[in-house]
Amino acid sequence: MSFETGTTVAPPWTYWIEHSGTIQRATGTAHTGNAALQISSFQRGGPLQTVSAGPGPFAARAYFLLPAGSSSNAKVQLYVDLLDAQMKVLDRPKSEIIPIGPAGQWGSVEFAGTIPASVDGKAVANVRLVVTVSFVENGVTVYVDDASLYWNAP
Ligand SMILES: [Ca+2]
Repeated sequence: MSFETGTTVAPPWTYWIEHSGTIQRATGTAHTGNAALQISSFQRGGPLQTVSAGPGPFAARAYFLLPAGSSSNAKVQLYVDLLDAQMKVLDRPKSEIIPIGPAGQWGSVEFAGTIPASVDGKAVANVRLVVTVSFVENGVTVYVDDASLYWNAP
């Protein structure tokens, strides 16, 4: 389960908002549990979380919902940023870009890969899961829940 604790924020997740829009934890609509992230009138960004990483396989997934009765061209894409010890991005494996819909049913985006020990000679020390949501039109709200990254801890 994700985003079950917190207020409008949901630590250890933080929010990236590139331009305009709101993202907040809210209760009442959820894939599992009772809470999810509510993303409204949102150009581009999403929740992100950074963890220490060791080399090996990873799998990332998130669930999304366009509420029944809504229509939107919103999209979602997962990033698994490979970071050095100074949090500089060394590489960015990405999922496909998935439309958020059809309205009224939860869908999921997922992908898998391998975290290398290093990229161009620089050690991969951390990974960051980013659930990148884009093109949520003004007045439209979408939900994200159960964002997860499975990986080898160092
Ligand atoms: Ca939840």
